[in-house]
Amino acid sequence: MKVTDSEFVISAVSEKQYPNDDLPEFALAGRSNVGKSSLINTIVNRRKLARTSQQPGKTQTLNFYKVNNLLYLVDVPGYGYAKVSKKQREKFGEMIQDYLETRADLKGLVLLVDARHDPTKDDISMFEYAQYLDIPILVVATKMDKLKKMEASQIKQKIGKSLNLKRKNVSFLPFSSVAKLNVDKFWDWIEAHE
Ligand SMILES: Nc1nc2c(ncn2[C@@H]2O[C@H](COP(=O)(O)OP(=O)(O)OP(=O)(O)O)[C@@H](O)[C@H]2O)c(=O)[nH]1
Ligand SMILES: [Mg+2]
Repeated sequence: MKVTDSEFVISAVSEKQYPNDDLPEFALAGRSNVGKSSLINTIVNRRKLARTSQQPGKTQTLNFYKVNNLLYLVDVPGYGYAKVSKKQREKFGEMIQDYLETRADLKGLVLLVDARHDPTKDDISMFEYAQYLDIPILVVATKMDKLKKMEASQIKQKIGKSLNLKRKNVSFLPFSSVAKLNVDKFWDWIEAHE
């Protein structure tokens, strides 16, 4: 897909704020700092559409981005960031859960994991949870530019030890925002699930 138009639409904390034009939607979830906002900027080819930061915990609301007036990408607050208060974490959890469980327009979950590390407990929980809800999942290994060639060639096996990538409705994609790796393949998955 060629992106000709992308816009930030709304930062939402509750259902009544979600867009209501019934376009297909794809949520991006993952540990704080894994590169969700960077991935959005990379795939729409804009440097600063989604706000990124070296400090984890930047994205604290559900941020809706509309692409080509055709679909939404939804940037979800990152989990696993210790400095966010317990109360705040519970609030995020509820918000994300409500969203994933009730949103009819949701066509898929993009689960970002850091290519350099084994998936965390939280990554595994999110994966299992989306499976349970029967939401198609694209597992994206981010920051592939940081891996040596040998490690890069074995990334699917490595991630596959913690997340069962062979299940139905589960796909896998190595990715790098720095190297713009696999941008087209990302869109292929989206288009297949619209
Ligand atoms: N080397 C490398 N760095 C990356 C890549 N993607 C993101 N980063 C860096 O990782 C840091 C976090 O990126 P963000 O996109 O803000 O991460 P996020 O997942 O949106 O974080 P939260 O909003 O806190 O949940 C930034 O310093 C980015 O520059 C990548 O593909 N390669
Ligand atoms: Mg972010």
